[in-house]
Amino acid sequence: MNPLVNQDHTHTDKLSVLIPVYNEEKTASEIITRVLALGAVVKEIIIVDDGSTDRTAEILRARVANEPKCHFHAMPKNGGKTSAIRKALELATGEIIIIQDADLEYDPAEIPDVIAPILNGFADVAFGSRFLVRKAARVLYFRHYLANMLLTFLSNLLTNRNMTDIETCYKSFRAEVIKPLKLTSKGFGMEVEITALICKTKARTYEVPISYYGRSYEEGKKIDFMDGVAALWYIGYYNLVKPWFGSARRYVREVNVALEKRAAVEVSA
Ligand SMILES: Nc1nc2c(ncn2[C@@H]2O[C@H](COP(=O)(O)OP(=O)(O)OP(=O)(O)O)[C@@H](O)[C@H]2O)c(=O)[nH]1
Ligand SMILES: [Mg+2]
Repeated sequence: MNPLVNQDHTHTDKLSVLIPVYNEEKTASEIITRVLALGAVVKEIIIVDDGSTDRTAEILRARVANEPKCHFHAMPKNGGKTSAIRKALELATGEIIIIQDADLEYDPAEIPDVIAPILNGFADVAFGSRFLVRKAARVLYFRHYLANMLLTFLSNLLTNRNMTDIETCYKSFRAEVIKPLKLTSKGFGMEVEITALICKTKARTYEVPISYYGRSYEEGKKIDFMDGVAALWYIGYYNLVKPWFGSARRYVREVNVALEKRAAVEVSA
């Protein structure tokens, strides 16, 4: 079986899709429509509005009103993508969890491909990579590409994993790998924090090529130079310092025990 191809369409009610949203009034409604179009595999969509100051919250409330799979949570004030994901993880109940940005840079139609290695039993974690051989990618900022390469390179040096895109939005996991992780970073720190701590566990990690419909600053791109600087700091902290903390050790132990249990059940089945 090819782990990268979603050959089995019989999976139902497996997936929690977490959508952090901050000032995305142009795309917020469309992203929900596209995720719902994935059909039966989606158990729930957890939308966390991160204190938007435009019409995002109002639009989303109306959009999800008659959608039983959609759960909308509004944060009291803007706290950054990490805090929105922290909340969404608390609320998520699916067996598999994936993060979906709300800005249409990543197409939900590719979610089945991203989670296929998990659904097919090969992986416990699967990232969508914008830098593996891919289908479509908008040609945009070269310096952003270099920054992404540098961050991934430094992270790989410390994790000793050969990843190609740690800053990708498409990160998917078995629930037992991600639910016990209590995120402590800020801003976009979760991208580095999740990667670093997961690499300490025995979780089998795959990457899947994805398309990337990047946006320009004129179209609403928000990430900036300081987010890159913060990521550098987080790479050092979450790989070299945090793993010594009791909380990180407990996390790693808990995940490994859960994965060993799963493996034992699968062998005996
Ligand atoms: N920028 C930003 N995004 C947030 C925040 N809280 C939640 N988000 C959401 O997190 C997701 C990722 O944010 P983006 O600004 O798209 O980050 P990115 O894709 O790395 O960068 P660009 O799209 O290139 O700006 C989007 O769905 C945002 O709406 C926040 O405080 N700031
Ligand atoms: Mg984006």
